[in-house]
Amino acid sequence: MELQEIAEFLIIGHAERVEILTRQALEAGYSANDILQQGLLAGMDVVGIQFKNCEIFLPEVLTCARAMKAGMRHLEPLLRGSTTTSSTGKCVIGTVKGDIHDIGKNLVSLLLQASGFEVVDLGTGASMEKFMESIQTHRPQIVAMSAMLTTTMTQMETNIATLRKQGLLEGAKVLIGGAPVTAQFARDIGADAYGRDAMEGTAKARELVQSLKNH
Ligand code: B12
Repeated sequence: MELQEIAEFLIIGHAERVEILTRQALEAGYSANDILQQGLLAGMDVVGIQFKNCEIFLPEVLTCARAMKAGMRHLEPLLRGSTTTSSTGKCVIGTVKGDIHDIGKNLVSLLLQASGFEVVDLGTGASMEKFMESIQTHRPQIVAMSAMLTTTMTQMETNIATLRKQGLLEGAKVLIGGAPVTAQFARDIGADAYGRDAMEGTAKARELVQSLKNH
């Protein structure tokens, strides 16, 4: 089988087929990461382009997102890997208020766990109060926020300013990401780091924890 086939069924939103093909690809010896990159994410890229060009609409995108999740169910335990005994650090992550996108955030959360982070996931539409409560309870080294809309990315700025004012970011670093977010935007709003994707985000999170340890 070809991983391209997984992408093709994801593009037409066929969750059942995506799930079966993902399982078969694993049985055939493909790595979880290759299936993710060349199958599921390759398909999701096309969905994004079609949506942008108005070739498909929200209901179709939602169906594709479900197909993505059906495949991810098989990959998640493998991508998470064997969690190390000593935790890399703690991270509170959430998609900000007003934003319901969670596929990218879930991937970041997963890779953080795979690299030994203890992750507290606030889900989607996480209010500032939710972040505040969770930071107070868990005292994470990393506060990670995801935003996929130009209208919700500004919420990250409000969150950072408020959290900082309340002293909740002492001993913690802020990592942000999401399709409309850039490194420049991260600097402008006072975030400590920006991750273009889940891999880069995880690497940045590790660097930030290291920088906290060095101080
Ligand atoms: C799937 C999808 C949906 C699904 C979401 C399903 C779900 N459970 O998440 C549904 C159908 C629900 C949806 C709804 C809407 N969507 Co939508 N959606 C998408 C789509 C096609 C793909 C997003 C996706 O999952 N990509 C795959 C993942 C893996 O990639 P990713 O999310 O970018 O995440 C990666 C990186 O960004 C990064 N990352 C993400 N978060 C974080 C966080 C940290 C800390 C770090 C380090 C990194 C990081 O790492 C991730 C993994 O590598 C995008 C198109 C696009 N090109 O992004 C539009 C898109 C984001 N949606 C868009 C819009 C407009 C909407 C709606 C407002 C539409 C409407 N009129 O109702 C609503 C939003 C409702 C709301 N209040 O949130 C626009 C946003 C435009 C803008 N600039 O603001 C986009 C860009 C489409 C477009 N071109 O118009 N959507």
